Amino acid sequence: MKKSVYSMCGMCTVRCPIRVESEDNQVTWIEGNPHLLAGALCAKGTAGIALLNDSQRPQQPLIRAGARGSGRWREATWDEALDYVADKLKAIKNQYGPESVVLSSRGGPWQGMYKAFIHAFGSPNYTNHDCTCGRNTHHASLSINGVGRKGFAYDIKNAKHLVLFGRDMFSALRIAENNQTLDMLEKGGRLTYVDVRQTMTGAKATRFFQVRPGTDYALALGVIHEVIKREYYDKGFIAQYVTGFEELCDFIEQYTPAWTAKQCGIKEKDLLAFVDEIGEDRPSVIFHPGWNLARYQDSFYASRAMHILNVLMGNIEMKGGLFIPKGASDCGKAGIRSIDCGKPDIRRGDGVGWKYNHFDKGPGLAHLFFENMLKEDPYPIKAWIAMRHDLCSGMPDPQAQKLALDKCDLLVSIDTNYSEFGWYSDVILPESTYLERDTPIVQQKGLKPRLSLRRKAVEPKYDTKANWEIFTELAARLDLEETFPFKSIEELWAWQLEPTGYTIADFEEKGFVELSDKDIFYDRDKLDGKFGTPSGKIEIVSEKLDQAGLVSLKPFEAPPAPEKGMLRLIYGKVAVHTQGHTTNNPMLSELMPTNTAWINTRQAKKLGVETGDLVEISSSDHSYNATVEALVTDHVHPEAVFVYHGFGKEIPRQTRSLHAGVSDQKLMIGKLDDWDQAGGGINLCQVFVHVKKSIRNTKRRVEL
Ligand SMILES: Nc1nc2c(c(=O)[nH]1)N[C@H]1C(S)=C(S)[C@@H](COP(=O)(O)OP(=O)(O)OC[C@H]3O[C@@H](n4cnc5c(=O)[nH]c(N)nc54)[C@H](O)[C@@H]3O)O[C@H]1N2
Ligand SMILES: Nc1nc2c(c(=O)[nH]1)N[C@H]1C(S)=C(S)[C@@H](COP(=O)(O)OP(=O)(O)OC[C@H]3O[C@@H](n4cnc5c(=O)[nH]c(N)nc54)[C@H](O)[C@@H]3O)O[C@H]1N2
Ligand code: SF4
Ligand SMILES: [Mo]
Repeated sequence: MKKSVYSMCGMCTVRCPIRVESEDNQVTWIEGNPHLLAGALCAKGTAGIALLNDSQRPQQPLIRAGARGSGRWREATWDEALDYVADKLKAIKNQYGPESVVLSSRGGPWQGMYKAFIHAFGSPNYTNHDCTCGRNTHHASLSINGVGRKGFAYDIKNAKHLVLFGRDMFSALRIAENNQTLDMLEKGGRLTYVDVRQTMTGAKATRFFQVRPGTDYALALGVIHEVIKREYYDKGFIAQYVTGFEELCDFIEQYTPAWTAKQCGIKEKDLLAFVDEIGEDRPSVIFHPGWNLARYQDSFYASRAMHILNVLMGNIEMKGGLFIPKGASDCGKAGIRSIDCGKPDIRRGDGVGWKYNHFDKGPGLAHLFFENMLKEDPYPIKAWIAMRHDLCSGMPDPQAQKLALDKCDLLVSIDTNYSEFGWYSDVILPESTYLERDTPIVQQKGLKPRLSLRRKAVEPKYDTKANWEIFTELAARLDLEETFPFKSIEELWAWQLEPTGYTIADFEEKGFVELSDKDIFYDRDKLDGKFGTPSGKIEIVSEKLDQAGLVSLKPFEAPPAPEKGMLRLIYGKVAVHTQGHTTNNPMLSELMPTNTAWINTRQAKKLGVETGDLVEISSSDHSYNATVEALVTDHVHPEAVFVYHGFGKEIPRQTRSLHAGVSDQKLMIGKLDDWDQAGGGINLCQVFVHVKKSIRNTKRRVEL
């Protein structure tokens, strides 16, 4: 029988709206939802079918039968596996207290459910991946605007100029954003791109700066200097909504274009020409504040500088600028209900909220659990449940992580794949792929907010379950039915929708429910109260940072250069893979089976390496070594060696990705403890590695 459903892609966390066709329980076609994306989908999105049919994913619950990481598993029924997890959790709770259990997830629209589970269990320790992703940007936005990273969205389509600092959007994709940027460019808009290497985005840009790694903050300071000097800022907006402008003017004086050019390794005249363009294009100039900015010791301050540039443009809550995403109440409508449970009044195990008061308490900071785990301070951590989170691929130094994880009595991986964490864990609870599961309804904020959900296109191919089923069934075993009383997804949907007056049938026509048929903007003269800072204004100088002993306007410090014989390890995303979890996908592994090491032509000459030669990359302590092919190019900074993230996997059941390429995170020795004290993000680009020509190269024959 033929079937068509609207759903949400699950191949990356962007979750693009999709339409899926199936016949006799086989998916035959996936496209972007025609009502929102005109059918557009990325390569990973089409590879959902390959994920669904992949026999190298866990097909039923597994319980460890040998030593951790040995790969010896016992196949179990769901009842057995859930009883096993519940019994262990109860025993841990009795002996150490509920707070000794941590649950981490990749965040996203369903995180409330996971949070509710761990809170209902009695632990405050919900955490997510964000210390390796957007935490610096999030905290930067909070410190200035009083709203987090998602407190603003960008009307790129109507902008005149988009400025991206290492936001490689045409590789690190978001389809709707990509389409908007292409529309902007078609209308004559400008795109300025800053990176340490040339990229898909740089190739599409109207202006490209190849900077020295770790100098974005210097570049942003130089731009602020010129914007203020030439008075290219919105005086009215600043007078109405901004504090700390005077301090900024004093601070910025030292950061001249000549100084900036020298720090960044760019031409002063290019910088000045760029500022000329801003002068022409303002206020519709969007400075993207960064996404994965867990990179350098000053990434938090770099992101703050980008936010400050937006504030100077006065581009907030206007067409072609930044806008505050709107929700149901902005449409005069009631919101949906969501599974929720109050947080227990216990100190977090990562110190966020009592040791570190300037961070957002919500998900805390995952890396700070590791040190505490080893020291059992403030209390022992005895279990880690990873829901759609691969600590060992997403967080640095998995070797060190495993030493801390060994202090746990229970490690659970809830995943669609074998993750590196899952392979080391005690129990794998396989989730159905996004094409095989229904999910709770979520509210998506925006200029036109909407309600969306995932609908299963086919029945599960293997013995797997959906997220809500796993948590409901585990909750029942732990006497948490009060928070998870639902017996079916239909019952859950009806409960969620009850206050709104909508029914599930309203999602049939387009796959979503639009809460407004036109873009909603707030009155730009009445934005008071929209900024959640202590003063209610946009704060360039933050009292909260001050109280934490941190400065708001931090002088730039040049990053150290690599020692002789070493290079700075730089990573990035590629358009055909998602993080670390698609390198074994049957279709995507064929499109890109391995990564290579990008080395600058000058450096390569010194190393005697040509494109195609094998090079050996070793961690600073030589404990991890990998051999990959070199790509010799001028399009990467001479201080850096660049690799795409997600390779170097060591999971024997995933034969396509096994030992393919180099793992960036295994090269990141000691980086669990190297993090930005102001922004909370890990300094993932502060890593130096040894690179040399491999002895495994076949000797070239010399004709005599
Ligand atoms: N295809 C695909 N798309 C994705 C993802 C994916 O895995 N695959 N993941 C999604 C997620 S979770 C995220 S967070 C986003 C991330 O989106 P981005 O932050 O745009 O992605 P990255 O590839 O991590 O960006 C790294 C870029 O920063 C550059 N870089 C390194 N050092 C510096 C520096 O000092 N200055 C500058 N200016 N650039 C530097 C690298 O060369 C690289 O090109 O992507 C999302 N989209
Ligand atoms: N060295 C280095 N480290 C990085 C990055 C980098 O580029 N380089 N990128 C950083 C960034 S931006 C991020 S966001 C993090 C991401 O870090 P991770 O959390 O590791 O991200 P993913 O690989 O997207 O997903 C985690 C797990 O979710 C599983 N999964 C996928 N789909 C589903 C599903 O539908 N259900 C369930 N239950 N599980 C699913 C995957 O198989 C994977 O094991 O890594 C960060 N760490
Ligand atoms: S960007 Fe691609 S993989 Fe990610 S949700 Fe959209 S279509 Fe799916
Ligand atoms: Mo991310």
